Amino acid sequence: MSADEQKRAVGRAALDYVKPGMVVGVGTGSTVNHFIDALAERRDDIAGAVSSSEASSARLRQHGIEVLDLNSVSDLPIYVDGADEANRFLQLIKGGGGALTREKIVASASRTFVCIADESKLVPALGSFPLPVEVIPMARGLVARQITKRIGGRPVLRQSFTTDNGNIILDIHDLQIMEPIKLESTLNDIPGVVCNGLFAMRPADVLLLGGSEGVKTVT
Ligand code: ABF
Repeated sequence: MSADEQKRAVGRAALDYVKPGMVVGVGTGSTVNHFIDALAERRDDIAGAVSSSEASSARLRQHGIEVLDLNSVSDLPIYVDGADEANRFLQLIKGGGGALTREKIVASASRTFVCIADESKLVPALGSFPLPVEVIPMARGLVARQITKRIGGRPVLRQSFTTDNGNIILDIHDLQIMEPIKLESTLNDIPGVVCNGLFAMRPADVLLLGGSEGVKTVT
C-alpha cells in the first residue's frame, strides 16, 4: 500500500467511531481529507460537523455536510484528526498544517479523540518534526528569544504563512522532547504564545495507524 492508500484506509476506519445522530469533530490535513470523503456516505445519519479549519469546512460543505459553530454544540462525542508525530502514550505533535489552535480547542471539547495517521508518524520520542507554535504577530521576536532562553531549540518563522486566526507560526527545530507535558505548559506560559502543537496534556484516546498490513489500533 502507498502512503496515500494507508491514509485512506485509516480515514475509512475512523468511521467505525461515528454513530447515528452524533456531531462529529473534524480536524485538518490529507489523512483527515480521506475521513471527510468517507464521512460523506454517512451525512444523512449525523447531526453535523464541527471543523478545525477553513479548509476542512470547505471540504465538508462540498460534500453537503453541515458545519456547526462549536459555541452551538454542547456535546462533542468524537474528534477525528491527524498528527505529524505520535509516541506510544498517544501524545502528539500537530500543527504542520498550521491549524493547531482550532485543533486543540476542538480536541479538548471532545469526549473521544481518535487520531488517524500512517505508521511513519509513530516515533520513539517526539521532536524530530519541528514543533509549531502559533504567536501573536507583535510578539514574534520576544517569543523567539524566550524559546531560545527557556527551552532551547531553533525557532524559525514559517514564511508567507498566516493562520486562520491572523497569527504567525514559529517552528522549533532541533528539540529533543523528553517531558512533553512540561514543555507544553512552559510554552503556554510565554506571553504572546496563542497555542503550541504539543498535544500531551490532552493526548489522543485512540490512535489508528495505517500500515502495509492494514490498520492497527493503539490505545
Ligand atoms: C493536522 O494535519 C495537523 O495537526 C497535522 O499537522 C497534519 C497531519 O497531516 P497529514 O494527515 O496530511 O499528514 O492534523
